[in-house]
Amino acid sequence: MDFIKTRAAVAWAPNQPLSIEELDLMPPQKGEVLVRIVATGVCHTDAYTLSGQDSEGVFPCVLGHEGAGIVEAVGEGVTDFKVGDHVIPLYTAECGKCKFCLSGKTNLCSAVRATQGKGLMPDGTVRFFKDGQPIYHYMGTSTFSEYTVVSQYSLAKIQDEAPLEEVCLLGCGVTTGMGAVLKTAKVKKGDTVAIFGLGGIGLAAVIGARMAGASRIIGIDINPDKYEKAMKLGATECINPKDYDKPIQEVIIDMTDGGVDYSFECIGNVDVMRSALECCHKGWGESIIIGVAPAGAEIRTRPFQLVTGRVWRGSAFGGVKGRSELPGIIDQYLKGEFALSDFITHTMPLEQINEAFDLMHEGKSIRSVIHF
Ligand code: NAD
Ligand code: AHE
Ligand code: ZN
Repeated sequence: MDFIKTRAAVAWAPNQPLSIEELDLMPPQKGEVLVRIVATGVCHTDAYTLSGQDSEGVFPCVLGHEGAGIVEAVGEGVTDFKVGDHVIPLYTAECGKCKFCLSGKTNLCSAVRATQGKGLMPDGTVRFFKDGQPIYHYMGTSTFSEYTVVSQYSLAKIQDEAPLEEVCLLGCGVTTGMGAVLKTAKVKKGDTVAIFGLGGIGLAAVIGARMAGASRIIGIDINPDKYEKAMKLGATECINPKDYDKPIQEVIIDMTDGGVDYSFECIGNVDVMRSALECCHKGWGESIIIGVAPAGAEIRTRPFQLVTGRVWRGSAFGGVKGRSELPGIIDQYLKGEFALSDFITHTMPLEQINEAFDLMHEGKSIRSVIHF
């Protein structure tokens, strides 16, 4: 197989609009798969890396990590995928045989993570080129391209009947928020929950909390435009920190007779992470960090907060093992246990992808889905 041409949105440098280019894509090598991307969401993490705040950001690169597509070709030794399979690229790989995969304790996998963080394929090279110049990969997925090459461990085979234009959101945002509630925190019926940030991740956490049967789901956002959808999806109340003259954790402690059972930070703001921890109930409350903070940022609280029983944890991709568990989540979606259409506020062709970033920064979108 020869190099193929692919239309891609290239991030040449931080803080510059993406540029639509025709790139040369090397065929899949040993253990790799060529995927035709049908649709991809735009997640805040793409904007974060484009902003230059990601310590793993390498440029020029093809961003994008929330896609869905169809296998176009497989490299040597690939037996789990065949041409025509419907797939979701995974930024949290699952090789099934590394120490992490075998631990039974985490969804993190070490198979491709080191090279992934450097924008490289597992063999330490790239597949994208522009006029012979290498263009880096992103999160092992690079879904802002008509075609992409990924490791076989960074790909989940999914049901043919699942609409790719919607289930692309299970490649990151919706799986992350729902999974953080259901798999990482394991929220139970009757628990009280506070969700900081009502974007794609926070709204998915709202859905997860509703599915778990939480008794109170308190949404917190500084943009009141986000409340209507949060209430529709299951929030029992929404509050704006700007409406109070005391810290929001004190407000929530007052509202909940001492604090919530679980809180989720879905923003990436270390000050809010502190509020999210401190609004948890003494003795047992757990706060889950989902948001991604800029390089160099650090979290702070009084150790007394932990001594007195609060727990601080984090969650990547909702604690979900993509290859083995995404099909089950898609089954739930196909049965109507949750909807994805609520998240899709905008759709657009690749050529308009910069508008998706603008809409996100203006607080006007939940998810923009790019169609190829
Ligand atoms: P988003 O931009 O759609 O939503 C963020 C929301 O936070 C917005 O509604 C915004 O109004 C609100 N917000 C901003 N500052 C606030 C503040 N000080 N107080 C209250 N609300 C505030 O982003 P998203 O796509 O939902 O992503 C959210 C975060 O999750 C990002 O940091 C992203 O990088 C991260 N993320 C992490 C994972 C993971 O696996 N851990 C996966 C996906 C995304
Ligand atoms: N590159 C960043 C870390 C970014 C980060 O934490 N990413 C999340 C997924 S965000 C998806 O929208 C994650 O899964 N982290 C675990 C991992 O292995 O990357 C940095 O700070 O260097
Ligand atoms: Zn994401």
